[in-house]
Amino acid sequence: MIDDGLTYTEFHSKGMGLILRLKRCITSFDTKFQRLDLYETLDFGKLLTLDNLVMVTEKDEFIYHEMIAHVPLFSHKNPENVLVIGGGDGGTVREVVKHKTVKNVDMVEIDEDVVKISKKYLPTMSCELDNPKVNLYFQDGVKWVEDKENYYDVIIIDSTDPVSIGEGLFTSEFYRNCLKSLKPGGVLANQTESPFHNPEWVEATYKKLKKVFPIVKMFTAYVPTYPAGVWSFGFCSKDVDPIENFQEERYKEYNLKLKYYNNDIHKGAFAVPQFVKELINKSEV
Ligand code: AG3
Repeated sequence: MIDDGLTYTEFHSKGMGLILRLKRCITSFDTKFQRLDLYETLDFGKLLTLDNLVMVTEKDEFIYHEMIAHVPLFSHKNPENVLVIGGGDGGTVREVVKHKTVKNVDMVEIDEDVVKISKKYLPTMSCELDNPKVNLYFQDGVKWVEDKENYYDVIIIDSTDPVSIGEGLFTSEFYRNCLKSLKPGGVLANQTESPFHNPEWVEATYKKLKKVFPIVKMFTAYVPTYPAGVWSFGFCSKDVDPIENFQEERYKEYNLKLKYYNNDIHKGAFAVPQFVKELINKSEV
């Protein structure tokens, strides 16, 4: 097909990728850490890319953000103190504050410009960043957890890909510090890339996670604008199983108006295809 208009392209492998028709570019600049571009697409709303990789579109961001937040929060008995690392667009925090038990959210984002742009142009995502329960810190998440001990109930790592500034959030040392920062009964969720397009990243990440956390499970969700359309997330804990400890009563009581996550998805998302199971269990062989 011949494309005659302005388009955004992200290659997911050498020969295939995503194409989005654009209406215009809203802003484009180099932050202190990365390249930031914001576009208005033809039919996916605004699109934010960092280092030329899709981070969010207004149309499908709800899927990723609901899953990375509600799966860990509804697995925890009583989440009060939450840490979000990354997530500068604010989508994760927007979901976290829907939980009545949550009293405090520390959001640690390395790049202040992402928050600034999101506050200015992406209000449906950044809408809770000024919530009094939310404390924003523009710091490196890797350093943040170095001196925390027995402190958070839930940690959510809403990072970029494991390249450049995202790299430190995929290391064993960082995972050890996260485990130390969690209270008993604490859980961690992180974004763990595409098992189809980046099997080597997924394998390496789960190998490291399994060396650190006694319980490590993968859950998935389909995100149309991410590589392969199916995205994976890690669920890690010392002592919480996401299915056995699922707080379904609380889920029902809250009656949140969500668009992707529900109690069936909570359980079903942990069923992963055979090739993925083999990939993440390789470390046990
Ligand atoms: N964080 C995960 C984005 C990874 C997408 N990777 C890619 N397009 N190659 C998204 C941040 C949303 N708060």
